[in-house]
Amino acid sequence: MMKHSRTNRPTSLVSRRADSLAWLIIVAFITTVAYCAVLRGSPSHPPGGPVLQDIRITGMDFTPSSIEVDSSTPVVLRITNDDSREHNLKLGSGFTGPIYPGDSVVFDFGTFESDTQGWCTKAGHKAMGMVYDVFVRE
Ligand SMILES: [Cu+2]
Repeated sequence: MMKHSRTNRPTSLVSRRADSLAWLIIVAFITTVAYCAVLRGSPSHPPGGPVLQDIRITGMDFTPSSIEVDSSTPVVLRITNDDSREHNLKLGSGFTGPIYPGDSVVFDFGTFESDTQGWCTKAGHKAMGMVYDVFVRE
């Protein structure tokens, strides 16, 4: 009887400590995963700096096809042309110039005062939906 309770007690203490350690690891893991998901979902944006968004061109689409920023945040786009044709983006006063198939360009379009639509200037592309929107929030 004595022997039984002596061996039992330390065991339950150890397992309780292991339990809380396991919970700590699980919570830390979930926090990390959630944080990474948030980072991946939104464009990277160091405080006070420009926002950088990755865009892919496939067919007649920019993906994603819009961004929301405040009027003090410069918009920098990294545009990769995954299509087989040449494209470009004219947005506000900025123009990327030709983006050839397989190429990737980084362009700083600066800040925007109000909602602005940009588009690809190649003949017919805008009409086929090749537009990109900057939405300026208050
Ligand atoms: Cu185009």
